[in-house]
Amino acid sequence: MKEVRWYPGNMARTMRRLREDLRVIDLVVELRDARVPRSSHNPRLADLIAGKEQLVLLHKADQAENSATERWLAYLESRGIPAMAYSVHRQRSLTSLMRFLNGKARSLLPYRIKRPLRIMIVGIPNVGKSTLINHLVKRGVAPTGNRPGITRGKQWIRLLPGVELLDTPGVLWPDLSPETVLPLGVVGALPPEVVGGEKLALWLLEAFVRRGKAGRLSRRYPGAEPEHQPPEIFLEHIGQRLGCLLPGGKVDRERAAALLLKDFQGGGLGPLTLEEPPLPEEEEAQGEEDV
Ligand SMILES: Nc1nc2c(ncn2[C@@H]2O[C@H](COP(=O)(O)OP(=O)(O)OP(=O)(O)O)[C@@H](O)[C@H]2O)c(=O)[nH]1
Ligand SMILES: [Mg+2]
Repeated sequence: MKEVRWYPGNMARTMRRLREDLRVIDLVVELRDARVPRSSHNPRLADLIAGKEQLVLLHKADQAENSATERWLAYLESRGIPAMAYSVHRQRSLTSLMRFLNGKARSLLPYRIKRPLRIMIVGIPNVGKSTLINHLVKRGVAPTGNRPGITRGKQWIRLLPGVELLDTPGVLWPDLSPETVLPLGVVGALPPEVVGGEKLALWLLEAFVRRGKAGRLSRRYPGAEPEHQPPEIFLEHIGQRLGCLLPGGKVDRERAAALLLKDFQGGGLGPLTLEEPPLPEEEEAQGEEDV
């Protein structure tokens, strides 16, 4: 597969604006999708925020496998990157993050500095930045939605008297690698038409089998065994079950694919992590590549 070009002009503009805003920021909270912590890390943002205080949140942790999230947290901590799992559906996420932010407000701003701690929330499109902010402030202050590109401009939001948050639009980078495009498409960070819904669906079906979770698919779409047949055939089966038929009775695979992706993104197929942290020997082979 070729490199995919998905870098609308507004993302280039956002990157320039982020660079300016960073001058007044004390702490950068980078949201990654807990199902794809590698692909959801924007290397351009990493360059931009190098040298700033940082926290990585493995967000939507309710949709990832807890054991894999633990492995990712251990991996990030081993690289000296402070990290936490987060889900707006878990009360304990909120408690731990508020404790962390309160601690940072005290340690980063000596009492003589009379201004709020300024936190920037960054991440790829649709990772849940605005939802996280609404969760923190317990109000619907930032618009959200399951589609990339909801947040347009930047928005400052007061969290506590001493803490302010900056919501930012999701940004990708111009040279998305082929290994990154499929995971990003499957979690909804890219509009499905960039890669093609059917291609995404087939990759997702293979991922369920690879991760030993094919049983979930056969329970959700009974009557076929995804581990014993090519993903194309299982997708046809899903189409039959869901009544996605074209005139003449052929299965509409694009529609079946769209419904499968929606089911996955909506949590109907249960938690699934699509990427594991690199093993030590892989890291050595990659050199000091940033993760
Ligand atoms: N399961 C689950 N879904 C979440 C969580 N946080 C956010 N979402 C969903 O993710 C989708 C995207 O949320 P947004 O907050 O709009 O994402 P964003 O990062 O602000 O997106 P852009 O502004 O487009 O860059 C919405 O459908 C949210 O309901 C979470 O912790 N768990
Ligand atoms: Mg947003």
